Amino acid sequence: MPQTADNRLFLGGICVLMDCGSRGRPPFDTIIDIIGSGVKWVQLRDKKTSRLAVYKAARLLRTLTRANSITFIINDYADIAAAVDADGVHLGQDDLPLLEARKILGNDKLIGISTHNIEQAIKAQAEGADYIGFGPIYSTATKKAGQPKGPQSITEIRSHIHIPIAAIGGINEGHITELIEAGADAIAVASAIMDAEDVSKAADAFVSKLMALRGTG
Ligand code: 3NM
Repeated sequence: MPQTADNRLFLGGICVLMDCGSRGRPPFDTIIDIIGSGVKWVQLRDKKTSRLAVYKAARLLRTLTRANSITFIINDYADIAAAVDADGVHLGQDDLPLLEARKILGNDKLIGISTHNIEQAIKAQAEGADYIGFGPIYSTATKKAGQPKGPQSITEIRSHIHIPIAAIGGINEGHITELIEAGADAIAVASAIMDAEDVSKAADAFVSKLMALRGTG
């Protein structure tokens, strides 16, 4: 997908990771509760169930997100993203290579790549990623993702990367300002919203904070 100002905006808000690993309440309930908060981007991340179960969840989420103008990305599975007409796929360093996923999804879908150092970020950009995730920025229990890199790492990455950057890993509402100031376009978050006592209040707080900083959630 060409990198236009619109595309930057499209990928530039709060990305809620619907992480399906050991959450207190059903992740679907959380997504339903946060619709209306202004969250514009949801990623389905389910590493525990069968591909059939992921496909079924993805089908429902596609309907829900489309009806609410929310970008819908599926973690790991380019085939399922294609099957349910999701907006794209998010791939880790050990997943299908980007160029192969592009063959499945074509140029009109988004492909995001998880990156953890500058070399990976530059490679993802050179291969035509639409955005990168970069992290972990802070310490997180959601994924074994290595040592926290701190918000200053976003500034370094920003100086090499022109596609949208989603900061990820241990992010809570109090981190948003420093991450945006460091050059992040998007804030990807799982536990601070999915595990919150009041998930819709938590999502509202994230979106409002971003709105206050730059006029869009
Ligand atoms: N990827 P939480 S960190 C899924 O560094 C994921 O690539 C990371 O969840 C990376 O907001 C991470 O609960 C976990 O920390 C994000």
